[in-house]
Amino acid sequence: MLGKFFRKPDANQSDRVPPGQHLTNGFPVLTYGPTPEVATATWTLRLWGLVAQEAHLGWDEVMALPQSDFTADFHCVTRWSKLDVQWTGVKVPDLMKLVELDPQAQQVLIHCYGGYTTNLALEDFLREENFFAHRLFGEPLPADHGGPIRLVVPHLYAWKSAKWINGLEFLNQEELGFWERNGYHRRGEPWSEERYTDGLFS
Ligand SMILES: Nc1nc2c(c(=O)[nH]1)N[C@H]1C(S)=C(S)[C@@H](COP(=O)(O)O)O[C@H]1N2
Ligand SMILES: [Mo]
Repeated sequence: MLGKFFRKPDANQSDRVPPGQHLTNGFPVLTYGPTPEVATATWTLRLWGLVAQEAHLGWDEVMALPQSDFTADFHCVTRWSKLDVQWTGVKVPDLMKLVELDPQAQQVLIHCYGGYTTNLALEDFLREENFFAHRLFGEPLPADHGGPIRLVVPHLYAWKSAKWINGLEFLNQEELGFWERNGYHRRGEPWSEERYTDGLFS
């Protein structure tokens, strides 16, 4: 019994649905804790740690960067996937042109309003298909989906796609984020079902 919100993938879509996932038509909201209210006028993104110079980006600076449309599949570790989500935003490599990374940097810890964190290896973060999204299906990104702006990392489980981002901390060694400290896998690649840390949940 999958219920009315979930369905088995169609044949032509099944090669896009990772093992153990079901498709959903809706777009569930998955948030630990309350939804922070963040106005674009006060929103800032702080980039610090292993960078040549710490930077604080405001809304207008990020909106002045090249804007792109993205269509990406979204896979939550709680086993729902949504295909062809349409976003608008700024490519991670484009925003990262604004800072010079220290060659020692190997990891990034993403910080959010409300205190959520998640960690990524730089090679997973700096990919061409990753982006900071501020529109969803042609509308301003709703607060419950991470508005005014969130990270989207399509090739990993969606807990890496941090909502309400406000900081990128560059590190030379791995520091685990919120769910990663609480038993989720350090990387979270859906095709190899990197769901939970062995022994805790699996
Ligand atoms: N700041 C923050 N980002 C977050 C979360 C959260 O609780 N707080 N949940 C994560 C999880 S587990 C998932 S599946 C996706 C869900 O995004 P959605 O609520 O837009 O569907 O956001 C991720 N980003
Ligand atoms: Mo999730």
